[in-house]
Amino acid sequence: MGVLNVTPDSFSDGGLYLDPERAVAHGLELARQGADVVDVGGESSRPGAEPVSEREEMRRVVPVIEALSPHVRVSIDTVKRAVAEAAVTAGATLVNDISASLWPVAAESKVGWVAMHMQGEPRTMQQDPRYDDVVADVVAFLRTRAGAAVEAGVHDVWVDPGIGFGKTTAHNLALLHRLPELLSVGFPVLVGTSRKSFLGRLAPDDSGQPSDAAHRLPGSIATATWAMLAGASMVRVHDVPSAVQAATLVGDVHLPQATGGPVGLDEGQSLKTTAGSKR
Ligand code: HH2
Repeated sequence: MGVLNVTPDSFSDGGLYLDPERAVAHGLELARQGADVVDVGGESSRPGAEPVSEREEMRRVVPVIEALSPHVRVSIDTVKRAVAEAAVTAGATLVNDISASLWPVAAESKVGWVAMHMQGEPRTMQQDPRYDDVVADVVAFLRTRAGAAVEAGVHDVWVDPGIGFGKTTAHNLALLHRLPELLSVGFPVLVGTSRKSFLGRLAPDDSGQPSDAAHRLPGSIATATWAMLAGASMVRVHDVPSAVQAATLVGDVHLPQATGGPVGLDEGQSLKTTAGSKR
């Protein structure tokens, strides 16, 4: 899933694609680079972001979705029902919902739905996030919401742990370490770590400051690869070519071997030897 933010203030690509023509060109480029889905958003959800009016959000996303949807699957990244409906009318077939509450729209419109976990709301979510057990809380929440969506008749349901949404670095790492627990809920898992600030905190620059968004590609791809190896079915990324390369490698590692030998990363087996044995 390639990210296309049609916003002035998104944390890493804000302002780059506010012009519809540039947004469409970038969306087509993401598809050409190998994105299966282009995720169009008209409101930033970065920590501290201010909400945008329904009218303005629609004005940003609808023309872009109309132009892209004949060429690539489009998801709409919104928490507003009216925006989701307008986006589906414009051609989006997946509602990417960081509020995990728009499943009735997906049910009525017969499109897919991503339920993402978030503690609090973007303006304040990073102030002091706390959990007894972040993984157990996220799994229980997503199980309930995904179940409600299935009951309402949504056929294409995804769950997403919401990396960075009301979570400390330790919470994010716990969710990655224990991703198989989320898989056990029984829905395909989407993970978005791309360029997020915890990667900057884990990899400070030479002056000891957290690295900025432009310097978080290694961590973005490492965590995307980690999520894919743990079983995630989709990763949400800004840098599609690098993620496609990682996905190709992970996909190769999981292919059944013609010799009937062990598949995947067994004990004592390195990624290199497993992939190399088939080439
Ligand atoms: N992260 C962001 C936005 N939408 N949707 C899902 N399902 N999962 C995520 O992890 C996720 C998401 C935040 O990233 P970005 O869109 O790059 O920034 P901004 O919210 O500032 O527009």
